[in-house]
Amino acid sequence: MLAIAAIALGVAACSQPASPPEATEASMTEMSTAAPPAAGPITGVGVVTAVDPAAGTVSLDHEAINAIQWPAMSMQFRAEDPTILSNIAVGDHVNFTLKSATETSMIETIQKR
Ligand SMILES: [Cu+2]
Repeated sequence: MLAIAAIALGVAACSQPASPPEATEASMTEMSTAAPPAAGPITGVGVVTAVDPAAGTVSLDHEAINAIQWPAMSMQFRAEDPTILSNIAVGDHVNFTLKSATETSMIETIQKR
């Protein structure tokens, strides 16, 4: 029985799809709800790895953000106002501000350093 259970678990693990963007956001939401609400703007530092002003999205390789207990990671954000993305390009080192501790995938400001 144990062997069968182990095989079943193995199959279940192997059948997990490669983590889609939704899964990343879900786990990051869990991280942010586990943290105490951060006061004031949540600022981060990172490097632009992709930017799509038309879609309003920007991907960043960002450093750890202690206010919401995030480790350094690569992820995609949405810009609340897509026009803020017109002044940045891939490879830029940027400072950015997240909308809030509960809307951590939304960027309010982003500037080249
Ligand atoms: Cu992140």
